[in-house]
Amino acid sequence: MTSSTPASLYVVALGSNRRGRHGAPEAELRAALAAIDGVVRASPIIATAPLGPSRRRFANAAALIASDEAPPALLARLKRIERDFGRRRGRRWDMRVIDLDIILWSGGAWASGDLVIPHPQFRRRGFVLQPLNAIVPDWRDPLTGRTMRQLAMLLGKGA
Ligand code: A4P
Ligand code: MG
Repeated sequence: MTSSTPASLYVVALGSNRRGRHGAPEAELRAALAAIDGVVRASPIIATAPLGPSRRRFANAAALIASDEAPPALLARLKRIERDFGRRRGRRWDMRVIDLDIILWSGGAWASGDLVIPHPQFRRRGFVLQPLNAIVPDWRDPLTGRTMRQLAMLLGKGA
């Protein structure tokens, strides 16, 4: 018997601050959302001030993804999409056409090789928490037990 229920749900954060072949960062995010198989729900795309040395504003969004892949397989798939969108590897914090980070996994926490879920920085980043709060407000962070709504509110208060 086959089941159509996917093994896992993931939340992926999308960011862009550079034009690519689809156009401006917002158009790159829309194209990336279309390129990712299994998108169940997507947040609105928001414009955010850059964190770090980049001076260009980012477009950010998040997507809920249903998949049978284990976390390393999903990461490999997302990296293929990043490459296909023209991202140059090995330059962290650089301008990028598309950045795809796995933030949450329905299986809870994961750490292997250089892949860590939940994404270690996400609780401090409004450009991640605001889109997450739009699509999965009741999802609980497995490490702190707090919901995305609570984490977004705490960050908004400067906590
Ligand atoms: N990696 C480990 N854990 C994960 C995970 N959960 N999801 C590894 C995805 N990748 C993960 O990532 C570096 C390595 O982390 C990968 O090889 C992967 O195996 P990367 O995407 O190649 O490099 P990066 O994006 O430069 O690093 P990172 O840590 O993803 O950077 P951040 O933290 O995403 O910062 N300001 C605004 N407003 N909006 C933004 O989106 N983004 C950044 C990038 C800086 N400032 C920003 C934004
Ligand atoms: Mg990344």
